[in-house]
Amino acid sequence: MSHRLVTLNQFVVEGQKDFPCSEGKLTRLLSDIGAAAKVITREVRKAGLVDIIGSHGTTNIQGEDVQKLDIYANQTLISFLRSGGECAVIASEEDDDIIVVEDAYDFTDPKYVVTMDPLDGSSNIDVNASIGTIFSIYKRVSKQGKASREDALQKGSEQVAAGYVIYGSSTMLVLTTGNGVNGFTLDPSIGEFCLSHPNIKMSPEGFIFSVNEQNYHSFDKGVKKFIDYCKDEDADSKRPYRARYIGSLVADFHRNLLKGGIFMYPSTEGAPKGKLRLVYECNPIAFIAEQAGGRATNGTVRVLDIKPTELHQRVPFAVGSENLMDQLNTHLMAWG
Ligand code: AHM
Ligand code: MG
Repeated sequence: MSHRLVTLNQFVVEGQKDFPCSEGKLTRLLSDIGAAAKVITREVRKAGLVDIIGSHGTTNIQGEDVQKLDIYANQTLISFLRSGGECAVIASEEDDDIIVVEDAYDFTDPKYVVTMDPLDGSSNIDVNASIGTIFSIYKRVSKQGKASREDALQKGSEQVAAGYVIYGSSTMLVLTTGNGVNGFTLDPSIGEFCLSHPNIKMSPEGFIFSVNEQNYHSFDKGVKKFIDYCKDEDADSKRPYRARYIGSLVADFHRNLLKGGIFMYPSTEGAPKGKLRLVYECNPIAFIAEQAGGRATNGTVRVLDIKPTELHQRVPFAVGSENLMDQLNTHLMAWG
């Protein structure tokens, strides 16, 4: 039996028919992000060799300066996005302010905005756990002159595309262009992302709950009650839930996307607005979740409906399967 191999580039070119006004620019942008992800993969795969080839701020045996992986990932993505010419402005977790791509603006062309967390969960690098790149793509809203911060501060519901790359036992790119969710696994032998997980759906009946329980004491009562519910506090009813938490958003979400579950980073006493960033962590993940049939909330409203006011704004975040999102909501309403 032979299978037709579909690469990421073939897939987005094919899907281009759904975006008649994008004139190939979105395709180019997505293929640039894919190319950057391959370069980042190569560096991530060397991470365990850091003692041999040098760590950040040191010189490796070839006499080259070695960068921290998150800085390397940031620079790699920026460089691909700059040279692609389709992106007017970039907002990155690694940079305080927006990066205006000076030579890309041509006022007659539709230009895109990319917001990104180049390497999320980087504290997991040392222990060889999965890390990820997260990105959102918007159309720019500014019509004249240089792109502005407003271009990067759009509601998540305006996203044209979003995705993440997980550097796990294999490298995988999960993408939505607003028409479902598809996963592409990097085949290192041919250097291509190949469609491996078409039309991913998040089960409406999820059984995994993922939260940093070390913070339990400082969660709101509704969140505590929901966690108690998942942990079967009521001894009479054997609930089927399982706890899983890596501490790497992409890895935690990816598992729950494929297996069904809920991931939460609620507000705590120390972090009243939560920890995760709306513009480049929560919004892309929320868009993917919704496109796969799941939901995402800040505890009060749909994440994609929040109008960001700051680039690095944090929000409480819960994302997951319908049944668990319903249960969370019920507990928040009862105990809020
Ligand atoms: P980072 O952007 O500094 O890497 O932090 C984000 C990470 C997420 O990947 C993860 O969900 C969260 O921090 C885990 O936080 P904690 O260690 O407090 O549970
Ligand atoms: Mg991050």
